Amino acid sequence: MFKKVLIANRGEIALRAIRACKELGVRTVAIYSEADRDSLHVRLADEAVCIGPSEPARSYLDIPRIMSAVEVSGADAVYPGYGFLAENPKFAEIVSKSGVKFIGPQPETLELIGDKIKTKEIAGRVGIPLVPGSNGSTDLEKAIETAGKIGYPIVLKASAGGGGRGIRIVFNEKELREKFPVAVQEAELSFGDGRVYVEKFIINPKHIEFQVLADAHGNVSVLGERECSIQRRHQKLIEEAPSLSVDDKKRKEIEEAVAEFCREIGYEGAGTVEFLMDEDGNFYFMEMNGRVQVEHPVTEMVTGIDIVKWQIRIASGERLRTGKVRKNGFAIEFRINAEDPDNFFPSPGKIEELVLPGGMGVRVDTHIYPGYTIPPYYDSLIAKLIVWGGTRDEAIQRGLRALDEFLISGEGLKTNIEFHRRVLRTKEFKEGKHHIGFVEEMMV
Ligand code: MV4
Repeated sequence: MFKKVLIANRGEIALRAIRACKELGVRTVAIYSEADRDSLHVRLADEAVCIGPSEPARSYLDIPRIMSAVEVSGADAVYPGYGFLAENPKFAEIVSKSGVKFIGPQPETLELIGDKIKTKEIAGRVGIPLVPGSNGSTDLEKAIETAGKIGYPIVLKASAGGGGRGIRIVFNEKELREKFPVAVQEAELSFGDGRVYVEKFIINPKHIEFQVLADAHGNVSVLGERECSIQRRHQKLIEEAPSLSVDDKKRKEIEEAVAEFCREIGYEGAGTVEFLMDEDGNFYFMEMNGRVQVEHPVTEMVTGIDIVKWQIRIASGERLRTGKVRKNGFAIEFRINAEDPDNFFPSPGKIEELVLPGGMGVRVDTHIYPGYTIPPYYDSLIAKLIVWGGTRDEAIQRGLRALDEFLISGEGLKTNIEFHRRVLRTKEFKEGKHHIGFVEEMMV
């Protein structure tokens, strides 16, 4: 096991990692920007190093500054969390080349899964269901031909895109002729990779993703799915496990294909394989994320498996021994954001009163405390409320109860707590009939 882990992140995920390290008997090093001087991760880590000014580009995204902190602290591993440099192959490579373990997939694996065209091709080869489309990179003429076969609407996707970046819907050939060159140019400009591919547009899908753990010895464990259809502009707001829309037969089928995919690419660490599910229950592979996800606690709540501890154990060379994954009950996560409920704009400010919910089946992962000032430089996530119930109905009732207990106020501070209550009371959510367009359709 490692002696000292440097946590290359901030906020709630930095705390999450410090907790896992403490329970494993590993020392922790926090890094922080000037805006995060009073952050909890700085206080709870064994050591802390200020790495630069508040702007992410000059602190949490600045590889040389982070490597200096690795060197002065003598850390033997780096935990990247999510966001910032978590899936940056260059960062993973620089950390490794300096003789320090990067807690995550190999740099080559991060490079591969960043290439959506290559990844989709491999996924298809091992039997993961794909959206019909161009089967690889396409030019305009081939795109028109593909669209003629599969029918409009189609989507244009940048091979180097992902997470909602670099995607365009196209309804007819005229529009395709107009949009195709723009998509290529934009991909070239944003990612330095102008390759674009075509897919049939799936109407009103659900977003369903499978959690994976894979060790360096070829063992793969799939921990089931999460449904993340309550989102807005590619920002997830509510996630849950298991999904009401996945039956045991389908789950087994997808889990086996996902495990085969991970073995095929020699995946190591925690990862997530994303799918869309159409209105007939068909699954279509989207992409793989090579990091811990914000919503990992819902899987932890139903499996009892500590995903972050396993990331660290896997990186230190341990073998997976999760046995048969036993699941119990239902978990729902609510992302509490400091944002204006009317326009979803960030709403930074000082927290004056704070009472966190508690009681049976309630977990809160947060870095905030009374007197804390939410800095304006980073994302607006201030807490994750996760509830567990023996049934989905119990989880929903507990969610409503816990949201009522979540008391937070401060000068000018606004949150989306009321938004979550509204979603829980809708017929669509209660029946599990919501899809990725639900928030935009419901919230008008
Ligand atoms: C799609 C799609 C419909 N059809 N692909 C957006 C993010 C990226 N991970 C995949 N995305 C989509 N791909 C086909 N063929 C609709 C989306 C999509 C979406 C997917 C998941 C969650 C939210 C979304 C919001 C808008 C569009």
